[in-house]
Amino acid sequence: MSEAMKAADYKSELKPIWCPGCGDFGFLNAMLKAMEELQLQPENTALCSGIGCSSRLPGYIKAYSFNGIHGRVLPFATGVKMSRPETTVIAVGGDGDGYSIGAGHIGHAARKNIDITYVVLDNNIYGLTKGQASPTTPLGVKTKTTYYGNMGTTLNPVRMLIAYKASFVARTFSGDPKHVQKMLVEAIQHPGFSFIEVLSPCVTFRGSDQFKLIREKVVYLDDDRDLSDEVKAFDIANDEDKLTLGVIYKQIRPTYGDVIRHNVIERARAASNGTPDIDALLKQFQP
Ligand SMILES: Cc1ncc(C[n+]2csc(CCOP(=O)(O)OP(=O)(O)O)c2C)c(N)n1
Ligand code: SF4
Ligand SMILES: [Mg+2]
Repeated sequence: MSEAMKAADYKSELKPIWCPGCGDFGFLNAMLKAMEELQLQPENTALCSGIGCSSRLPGYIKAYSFNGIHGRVLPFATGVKMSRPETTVIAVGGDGDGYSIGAGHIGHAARKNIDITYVVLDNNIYGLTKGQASPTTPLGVKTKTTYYGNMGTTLNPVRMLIAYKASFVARTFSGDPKHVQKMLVEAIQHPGFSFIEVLSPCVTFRGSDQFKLIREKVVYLDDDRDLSDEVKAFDIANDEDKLTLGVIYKQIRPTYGDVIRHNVIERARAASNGTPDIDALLKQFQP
């Protein structure tokens, strides 16, 4: 039997180039520990991302790593999972990546219950492109694109994901890596689409006091309630005076892979009575 892997064994040769103090470091450390806890095997793990500071994460981890197009991580991750169901697929990106250009994809991955984990490292800003407003930039905040203060309502991602019927919705904070690790382990083990909103400060474009400001509003949930109670989950998400951390909503229902395998592939095979014989057909094209 091969030796157990330690968190450090999952580090790739690349060194992170995030700004010193960036929240994404805390998430990376928690991710390495979660991989150790679950003993994920690099050859059975696919980390997919879009574009952004947060989307650099897969490059720092030993696994199949894919850095894709801005906002398009979910279609790619869905394809990996559907073609390689035995692979643990983790998608990661930022608030700009996921909630702006990629926003149209979230609802479909969630409602179909694709068995992947989607992590958004939310710093309320476009970090990589140097400080433009994102959908989660708070009202009134001055950024490169909101000189007179941000206008319009700020997106509440947790509420959006519950509405989209994501079967696992959690929130955590990269300033508490132990809590991030716990959420990651539960999300990866969840059979279905799991979403984690990670509050992960951008110290360069949102200020170094972000960790302190988040800590002041943080409240921890325990699991001692009916996690599938959607009304309760909305109540938690709606309380924007607090930043409630923990599993906010969870429901077990068939994944898209289950549905395709049992309701489509097996039924089509049974209906065709073995005709045509796909395996025999494919053999004709083998050298
Ligand atoms: C199609 C496309 N549009 C825009 C960009 C430019 N771009 C790169 S990253 C980014 C936003 C990054 O913000 P976010 O997703 O929040 O990630 P962060 O850097 O904050 O972690 C943008 C607009 C791009 N690379 N491709
Ligand atoms: S710009 Fe912000 S999000 Fe990007 S690495 Fe620096 S601190 Fe992190
Ligand atoms: Mg961002």
